[in-house]
Amino acid sequence: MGSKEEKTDPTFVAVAYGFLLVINFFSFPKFLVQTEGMAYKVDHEYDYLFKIVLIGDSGVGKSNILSRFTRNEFCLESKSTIGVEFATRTLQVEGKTVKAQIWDTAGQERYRAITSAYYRGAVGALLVYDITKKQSFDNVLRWLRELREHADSNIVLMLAGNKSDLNHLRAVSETDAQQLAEKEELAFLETSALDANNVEKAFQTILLDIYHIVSKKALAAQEAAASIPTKGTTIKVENGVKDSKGNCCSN
Ligand SMILES: Nc1nc2c(ncn2[C@@H]2O[C@H](COP(=O)(O)OP(=O)(O)O)[C@@H](O)[C@H]2O)c(=O)[nH]1
Ligand SMILES: [Mg+2]
Repeated sequence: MGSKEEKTDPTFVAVAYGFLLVINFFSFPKFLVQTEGMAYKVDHEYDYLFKIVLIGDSGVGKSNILSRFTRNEFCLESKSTIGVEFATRTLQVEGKTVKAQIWDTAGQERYRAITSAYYRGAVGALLVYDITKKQSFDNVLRWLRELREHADSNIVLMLAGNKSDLNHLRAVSETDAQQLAEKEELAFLETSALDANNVEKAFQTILLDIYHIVSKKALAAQEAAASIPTKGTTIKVENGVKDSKGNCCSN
């Protein structure tokens, strides 16, 4: 008797199966559209992704430059121990959608312990010093050495003298910084994460330079590809020496 009760009613199975089919019929196409929609978005979210690293002494304002650029936020307290790995912002550069992925240190610059992984794949760098701290400017050369050792040789570099709002406490003149930038072939700007002066411009300049390099490289690659013989091109090979049996190249 008990086993008879456990047997599932075939009508119930048929109805449930039919019900599932109806649900699938309505939900499956929607699911497809959603998936395709997401894939479309992922594929076409941006044309380029550029990794940019922030470097410079501790306390110069790197984390605040990042939060100003990506979230339009500034924090007066120093929170050097709480570091995000990177933050992103998507913007337009010459009609292309560029996603800037900006990497920040988590305070390890204090111990001169930035690993080469931090620089890996970076196509741009913003080297920051504090205009009120001479020491941070003197260390620019040390940071440049580190960059040249670890980063790609084509990396786009910009020097930023941050805290331009503290002009009354200035310890580094704009002329000195300009001269150093010219000597080391760097772009240069004074910035302020506090009042947002030149923060946008600094990143725009770096991204534009990177974009120019990348698009020039893409054009060169296209031209090189165009000069390679295409499918169906006949390449004439001179006849080899044939022996008496007509075999080619025998000894
Ligand atoms: N006046 C002023 N203070 C700033 C500026 N940028 C950062 N700071 C302050 O400098 C301190 C260190 O900033 P932080 O972004 O943590 O520097 P980081 O160690 O290089 O990441 C914080 O107290 C910030 O509020 C700026 O442009 N102007
Ligand atoms: Mg920081």
